[in-house]
Formats: sequence, structure tokens, C-alpha cells
Amino acid sequence: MICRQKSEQLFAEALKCIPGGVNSPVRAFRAVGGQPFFACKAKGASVWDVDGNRYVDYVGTWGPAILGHAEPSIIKAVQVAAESGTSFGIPNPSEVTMAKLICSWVPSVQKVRMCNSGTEATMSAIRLARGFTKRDKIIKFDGCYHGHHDSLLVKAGSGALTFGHPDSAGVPAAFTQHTIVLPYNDVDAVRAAFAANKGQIAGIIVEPVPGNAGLYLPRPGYLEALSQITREDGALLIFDEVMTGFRLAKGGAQERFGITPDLSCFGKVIGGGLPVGAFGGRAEIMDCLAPLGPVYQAGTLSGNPVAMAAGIAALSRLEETGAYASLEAIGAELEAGLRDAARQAGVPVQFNRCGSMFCGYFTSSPVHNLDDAMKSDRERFKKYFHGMLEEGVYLAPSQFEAGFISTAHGPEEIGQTVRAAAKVMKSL
Ligand code: KE4
Repeated sequence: MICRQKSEQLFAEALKCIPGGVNSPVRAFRAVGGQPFFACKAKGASVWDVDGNRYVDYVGTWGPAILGHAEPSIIKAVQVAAESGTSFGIPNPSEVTMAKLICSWVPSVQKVRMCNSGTEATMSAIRLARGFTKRDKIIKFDGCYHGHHDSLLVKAGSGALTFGHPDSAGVPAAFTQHTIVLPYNDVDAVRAAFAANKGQIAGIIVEPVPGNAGLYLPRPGYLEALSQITREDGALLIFDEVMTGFRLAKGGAQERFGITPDLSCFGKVIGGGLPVGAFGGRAEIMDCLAPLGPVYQAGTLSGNPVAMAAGIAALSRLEETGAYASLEAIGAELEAGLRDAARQAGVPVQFNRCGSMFCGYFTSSPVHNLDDAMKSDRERFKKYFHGMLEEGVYLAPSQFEAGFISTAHGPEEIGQTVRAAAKVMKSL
């Protein structure tokens, strides 16, 4: 057993002053048992805990570390920006640079507003859709997670699903009465909802590639159908690309699948690891936002110069290094190795991957939606998670999370991961 004495001491202290000892529930290892380790350093594809143990990291701070941790150009950009001040609360040039980059990389985005988290981005996009359409109802899909704001914290994924209460206490029924939850990958269910709520639905918000119940992909034609149905009814299609944006392609999932949503939400990659969210879309919709229009949205640290510098450096580096081709190749190599390990161990695993996002489910049947994902063997996942951790490989501490590959995951890291999987799967 790896020694994690200092992490255990820190966790005991954390429990006295932080609820559950963590600042975000999924970090608490409640879904896999045991205690979280405390990280003190991250570089490239690795993280180190306070006891000096090194792990190949497939959480990647839940998506932002697409270039690996502590990428030198991002670190430099943060240092230089910080020397000129850490926050102005006044328009700054980096906000314009970031906005122009997002609009150039994602053609569906004619205007964009920065904020400070994915939750803020989706919350604001929903309010904007309601203000623009003057309609109240919103469709989301079970297992999809769009952050923890009230109206979408219904049958949510990620940490909410992990803890088996996909809804949340403290959210009055009145706050979710306009939220319609449907199964993902079921076009008939969407058509029926629109037929039953003609002219009342402000929009659909969807993770184009859901990554908060593990990872599963849209069936062929599904996203196209969502686009057509919303357009026919005068509702908006909102892509929540907080995780997929700038990762699944330069233009995100919408580029990869050739869909033009009306609004898009972003986060993670565009912050280079610092707190950033953004939402954008057609100018006629975005111009409904204050100070131009009647939909209010604001943020003290929105467009923060240091966070913008980190995000600009991240996007520039992704472009300079042809990262997207590398991410595809690394993802394919990891997938081949893990599939082979499962086959050799005789363990039924459904391995879903889209570019540099992946998830292995311990089940023999395909996983296309939340119901399928719920059939996976979570006890087996727990053993697998801890077995891999003992081999120095850190996977997401929940079956209902996606894994993330970075350009820093090289042959050595992939080799260590595949060898570890081959060994651990034999013991499951
Ligand atoms: P944040 O508010 O956590 O920055 O973003 C919320 C969010 C919105 N939309 C999607 C598609 C997301 O995946 C997220 C947050 N992702 C999770 C990981 N599955 C965050 C991890 C956590 O809660 O600690």
C-alpha cells in the first residue's frame, strides 16, 4: 500500500473546517471509498501528493489541463500578467483578445461574455434564452450536468449522480417547475415534449457529448434532430461545451459533429486552469444582455486579466502545436491498450471515447445513455480505481465522470497505464 500519511492528516484537519473536507464533492472519493490524497504539485501528465507519490493523471483538473499541468507558456503568461495587477474591474485588452479568439475558433459565436465558472455560463445562457424567447420552459437530459444552479440541478450528473441524489435539497419545486428532463439519445421523447409544450420552450441545453455520467456519444443524427426541432419551434439550442469546448476539436463538439447551436457555454480549457467560464452565440441573442438589453448578467472578476492571459496562452499553444491531431492519436493508443487489457483479463468493459475524453464501464452491454450507464458494475469500478491508484494511475474517483487525456500523456505514461490496467483487471 502506498503511504499517504500526510494526506490523511490533512484530510482530518480539512474535515474540521470544510464540509466533507473538500471544496467540491466529487473530490471526496465518496463514490470509490477511502480518502482523497492531497496534491501539492502537478507537471505535464503527472500529479504528486503531499507524501511524494506520483500519479499519471487522467482527471486533468476535470478538463482544463489539456496541454498537461504547469505548461510553461501558460505559467509565463500568468506571471507576466500578474505583475501588472491581478484584477482591474475595468475593461482590459486581454478580454478583447480572448473574445476575438473564441469568435474566430467557434463560428457559431458572434459575441461572447466571459464569466467565472461553467455554472455561471450555463445559468446565464438559460436566463438569456428565456429573455430572448420570452418563454420559460427548458429541456435538459438526465445524467447531463450543467453546474449547480437551481433550475438545472435536476436529475443531474457528475457529483450529484455519484451521490445518488441527482436532485438537490434546498431547491424549491417552483424553481424547477419549468425544467423538463428527458432521456438522452431519444429523439421521439424530444418531439413529444415539444408537441406537448408548443411555443413554451425557451430552449434545449445539452452536453453534445455527455461527460457527466461517464462518457457516451450522440447517436448518428441525434444532434441534427435537436437542431431541427428547436428551429421549427422557435426555441434555442444551447450546447454546453464547458468540457467538450476547445477539446474535441478546435471548435469543440459543434465542429466535430457539424452542428450550429444558437448559444454555447464554455469553461475549463479557456481558463488555462484559472477560474473562467464563457457563453456566446448569435449577436441578436447576445445583444439582449445588459448593458445593451434587458437580461441582466454580471461578474466582478469576469474577464480577469490574469485568467484571460492563461486562457489566451492555452489556446495559442493548442494552435501552435497541432494539439488536436496528437490528442486523437494518444486517445486511440490508450483505447487500444485498455481494450486489450480487458480482453486478456476476460473482464467485460464498454470503452467509450471521443477524442481525448473517455470512460470505461464495467458492463457487457453498450452505453448510450444514463440508464445504460447505471447498469455498470460500480463495485468492480471501485476495485479498479484503487488498484490503478496503487499502480500510480489516477482516474476520476467516480464511474460517472469522464477521463481526460492531455498532449503531455506520452508513450511512457500510456505504457504505464496499460500495464497497470492489465495487472489490475486480472484481479477484479
Ligand atoms: P463549474 O461550475 O464546475 O466550473 O462547471 C460546471 C459544469 C458545467 N457544464 C459541464 C458540462 C460540466 O462538466 C461542468 C463541471 N464539470 C465537473 C466535472 N464533471 C466539475 C467537477 C466538480 O464538480 O468538481
